[in-house]
Amino acid sequence: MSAELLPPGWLQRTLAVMLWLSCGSALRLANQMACTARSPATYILVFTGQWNPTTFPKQYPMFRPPAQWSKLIAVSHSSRFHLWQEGSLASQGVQMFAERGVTAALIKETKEVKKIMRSVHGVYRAPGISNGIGHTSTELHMQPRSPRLSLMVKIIPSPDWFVGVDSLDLCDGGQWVQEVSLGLYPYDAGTDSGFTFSSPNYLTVPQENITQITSQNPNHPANSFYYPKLETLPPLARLTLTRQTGHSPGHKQFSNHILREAGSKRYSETPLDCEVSRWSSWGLCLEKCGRPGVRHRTRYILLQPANSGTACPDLEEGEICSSENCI
Ligand SMILES: [Ca+2]
Repeated sequence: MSAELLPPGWLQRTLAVMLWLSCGSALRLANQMACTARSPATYILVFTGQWNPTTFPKQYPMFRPPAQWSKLIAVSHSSRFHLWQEGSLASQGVQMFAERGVTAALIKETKEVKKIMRSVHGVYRAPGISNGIGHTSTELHMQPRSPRLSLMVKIIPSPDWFVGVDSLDLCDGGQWVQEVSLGLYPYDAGTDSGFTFSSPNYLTVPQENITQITSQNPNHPANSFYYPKLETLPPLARLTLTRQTGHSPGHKQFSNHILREAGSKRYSETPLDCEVSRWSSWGLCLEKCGRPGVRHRTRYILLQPANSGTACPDLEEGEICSSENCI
């Protein structure tokens, strides 16, 4: 149909209908996002560390200090607050927590937001875990106006690495979610440039955004989580949230405590290839006059293979040579 055949004013009417439709969609979206649950909800939060040397064999910290988890900090809040956010700069409190596991500044700045805005409802803590594998738990009280949950746990030892969630919405329209189970992956706070678990402090200047650490990012063999053969890293920890109703069985068995993994669980094996240094320079040519000589060079193992990874190559090789100064 050509424009000449359309009735007068068709363009205005079409635009008006489109505007009405888009406003209606925006309203429906806003309603979907608002939590209209009529009552608060109580959840048991269980954090399970799964950081073990079979799944994460590269540079796994065995001592001084061994692999472990800091205290857990969780905040319930509305959509107007972020404890931390991928792609944004870490606050000073997040920096101190990610680098040193110190909770005071992070709790202080969160409570200051709570005082002046209604965007934060509760701040919760759970004890640290003195092992890469283990549980810690706490109870959360969620309000319909603050249905989102953010949390952080520092990876110890590490430069500025942590696991956590940002703004997990526990309310779906008018209903509280009954159960959530999420794998947790490492993030870099962007404040310390260390590359390995036990790197010395090395301030990042200027500060960088918070980024997720993956099996291939940072793309450098020295990085402790660099596993180029893996498409994705296995989860380093798991978060489980279970809504409690009035007569939930086993409610009282949860509190802030640590349970060590019994050791019976089997973890996935991540193959780790051998890594060797560059070759040394060639040694002297050992030659008898009139006969060809031999010279050698060596290299050494940087990383022992594990879990059926590629074996180490020869560490020494020789070649025929000749020199003017024969013996
Ligand atoms: Ca960093």
